[in-house]
Amino acid sequence: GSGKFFVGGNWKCNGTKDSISKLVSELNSATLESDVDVVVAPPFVYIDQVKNSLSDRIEISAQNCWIGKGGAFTGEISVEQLKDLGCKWVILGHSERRHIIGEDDQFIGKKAAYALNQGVGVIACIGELLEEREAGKTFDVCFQQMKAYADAVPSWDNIVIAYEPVWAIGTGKVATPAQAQEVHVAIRDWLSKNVSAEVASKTRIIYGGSVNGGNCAELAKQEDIDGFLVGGASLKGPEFATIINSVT
Ligand code: G2H
Repeated sequence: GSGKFFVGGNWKCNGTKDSISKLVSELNSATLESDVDVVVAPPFVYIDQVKNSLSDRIEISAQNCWIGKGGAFTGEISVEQLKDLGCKWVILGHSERRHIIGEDDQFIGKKAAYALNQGVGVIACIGELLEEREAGKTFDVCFQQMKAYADAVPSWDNIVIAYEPVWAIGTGKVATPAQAQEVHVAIRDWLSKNVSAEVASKTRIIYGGSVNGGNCAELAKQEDIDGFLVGGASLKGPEFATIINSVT
């Protein structure tokens, strides 16, 4: 693997003040391996609550951001505002934003560039749909999404790539360790050929899609899986801790 194991909890559009307070207490009392970067991404409206109650051991990410500086953009949240709340990261290009909201590669690339230029790290998601996998287009789709990031970003220093096959997201249908490993290697190879060998070897490529306490250990053993982006299972403190502690 590359760099420090990285585990992100993407809470998506879940939680209440009460349920989040319980989850934060569980995370604060969990024993976490020290050699892992741990990040949680609460919904925007709960970021301040989480920042004020969660141990500094865990960093905070947003789940999205506006494409540029704030202003007359009703309903949007700027990177500057996220920094003001103490966010170190932002998840961009998640499949739910690509396929439900309709964000395209160029829009996502611009957001990534803006966040990185403001000093906020980017968890850059990519991944193919089921029909794309079945049509043998997995690598083409992932490489096209990678190219959009590569064309836009100023540097790769503060980027973690999250490979999330869309057919595995929230479906309970996890990619096999071999399926995930195969794509992670291909992404690393793409980085080597299209960015640099140094970026390819340094950049963490994490897996997302129905990761849970039961399947994380086998996935974590794969050479090119450098961590996880976890949705559903990150809403349970003890299970999320199990996933963090699956570092090998
Ligand atoms: C993929 C993942 C987290 P889940 O979207 O980003 O969610 O683990 O629920 O499949």
